Amino acid sequence: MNGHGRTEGVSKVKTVITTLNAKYIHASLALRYLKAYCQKDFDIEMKEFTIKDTPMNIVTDIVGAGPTVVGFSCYIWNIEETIILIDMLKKINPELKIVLGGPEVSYDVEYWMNRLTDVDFIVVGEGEETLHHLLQEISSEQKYHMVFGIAYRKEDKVIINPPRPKLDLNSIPSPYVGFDDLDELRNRVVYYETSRGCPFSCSFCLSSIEVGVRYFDLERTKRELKYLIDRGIKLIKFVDRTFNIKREYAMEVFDFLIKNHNGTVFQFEITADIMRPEVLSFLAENAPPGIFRFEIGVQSTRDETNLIVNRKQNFQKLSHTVNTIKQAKNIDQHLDLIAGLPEEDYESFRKTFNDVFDLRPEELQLGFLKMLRGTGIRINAEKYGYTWMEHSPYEILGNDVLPFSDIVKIKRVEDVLEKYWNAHRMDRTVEFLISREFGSAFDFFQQFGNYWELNGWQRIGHQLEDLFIRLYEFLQYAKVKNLPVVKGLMQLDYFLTQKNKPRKTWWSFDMDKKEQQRWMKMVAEQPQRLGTAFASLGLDERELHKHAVLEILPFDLHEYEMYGKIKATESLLIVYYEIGKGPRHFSMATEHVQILGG
Ligand code: B12
Ligand code: SF4
Repeated sequence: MNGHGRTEGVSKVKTVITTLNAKYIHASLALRYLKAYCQKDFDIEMKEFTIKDTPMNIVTDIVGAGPTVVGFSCYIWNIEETIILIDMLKKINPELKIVLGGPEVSYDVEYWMNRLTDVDFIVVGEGEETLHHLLQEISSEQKYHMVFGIAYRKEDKVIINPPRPKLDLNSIPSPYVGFDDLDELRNRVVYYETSRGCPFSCSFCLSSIEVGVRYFDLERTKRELKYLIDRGIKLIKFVDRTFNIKREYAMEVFDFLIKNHNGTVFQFEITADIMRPEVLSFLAENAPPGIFRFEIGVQSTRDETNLIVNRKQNFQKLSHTVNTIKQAKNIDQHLDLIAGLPEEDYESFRKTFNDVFDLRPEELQLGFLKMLRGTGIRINAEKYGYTWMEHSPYEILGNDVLPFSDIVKIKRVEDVLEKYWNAHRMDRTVEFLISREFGSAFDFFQQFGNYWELNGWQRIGHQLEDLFIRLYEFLQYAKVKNLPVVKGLMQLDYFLTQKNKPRKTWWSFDMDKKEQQRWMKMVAEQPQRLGTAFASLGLDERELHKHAVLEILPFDLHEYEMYGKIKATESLLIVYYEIGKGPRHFSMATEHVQILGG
């Protein structure tokens, strides 16, 4: 029960508001706002499902609540599944009033009203006040022509009313404070807004359509964030289109969270090229490691393309911000790219990818252009020869400069990028391959992705060991120059992905027991050979046998890690798994070391 409570005059009309989230982990912010705003005067129940739930189960659940009105929150990821539910619900109860809202149906309203004849109303844009007004009319005199911001049917005609003026955000009750489902949200992603609107106008994005940015009161924001933190929410994602537009507001929130985070992680979408130096140095000095994550849209580094899509972006400044944050080592960065923007062909996208990969973001997400309803790029699609999927997600199938065959190729890059870079299983290996074996990051991921597909590996599952075996197989096929070195780095990466001493390896570990024992003995007796950090651990032979692994590498690992030099003399690698602390590795050249006897 929400803290705003119900008043005596609650309407008899029972409303269920519902949505299909992309995955269980995501929670709908829109439904919580709508409920918070309307529940004082209406009997309104919120039900969340996912796109994977079966229509029969969803419909059974909704019908079981006995609603007169059902409102669906519609997005690109759920619209087609939602249509199936509407059809079922209307067959079960033709009297049911169906209301749609959300970004997917807020544009091309006439198209949706004509395609979905079972739908009674569409709420266009911001929904709180409009839904409240609509429910009032449904439960009273049904003067729908009075409700700004809706589309409805009158006899056989579709009527679209004028839009509703934007709300004062502070008139909306909190979507979280007082709700009784916060326990259930603890392990999900909690979305949070401090503002609505974006001042930029990128033509592929829906947020470009709304003008002006409105803010929630800063003190209210702090109170609500503290409320969520105090209830142990693990991850809060700010859905503000550009969190750092208003510098003072952003700084106040950063500062507040630094002082009050209590272990909660916060993710922000920021525009990197407008980040001011004082904000950067404040974050570098004060943000505790791992508490903030930044998502930065780069989309393309080709200036002409950015110009066409109305995206003002200074890649040099953006790089400066990303590099500064990276150096501070306290904030992970997730950079986004879009393949298929106007006049960006395969070669140009390769450059975009490499420009951005050079910044070594912790995560690089490669998306494909979607022709969202209502966006400028969809309206001007013909100019660039776009073809796209008729139904959501409206992904492009090609344009004048990027045929479908190139899109398919880039998809292979995305696949291995996710598995090998974004999952951070082989950072040292990938780094070596990119800088010393393949022409560029893109070329490595492309060639590997092609090989992956050639072998049909996209159709089968894989455990961690398989990922190493497959990369190694590809590297043999690609005839890389330094295969033994790469194999050594892959062995090191494999050891470092484990929390505890591994029971198996992906390569055949052929050092015999006696030799292993001799090395362990030598290392226990002369630990300083592996450096002072290792010696200070004071490990005896027994502890080493229990918690360490070793391998002989065909090159001097220490020389490589310190100076980037490949010296073709063997070295001993030791990885020690201290309980609760994870792996640490040490190495020493084996030249001149005698381990006979034992
Ligand atoms: C969270 C989010 C996600 C989450 C999903 C969350 C979930 N619940 O499952 C994730 C990360 C998975 C995601 C993915 C994608 N997303 Co997204 N995402 C968002 C984001 C950042 C926040 C949505 C939100 O909560 N907003 C705040 C609420 C309050 O605003 P709202 O949703 O507009 O709701 C208001 C009104 O629309 C209306 N309303 C909404 N529902 C209803 C229902 C009724 C009955 C009524 C009356 C009114 C009403 O009232 C609300 C309050 O005013 C938005 C951008 C943004 N900041 O809004 C993009 C956005 C929704 N995503 C978008 C896109 C394109 C994508 C992707 C396709 C991107 C991609 N990778 O290519 C993917 C698709 C995922 C898939 N599986 O196919 C587009 C939407 C396009 C569309 N037509 O739906 C948006 C708008 C971004 C943009 N600016 O272009 N996304
Ligand atoms: S892409 Fe980002 S900056 Fe551009 S309009 Fe959309 S939200 Fe604003």
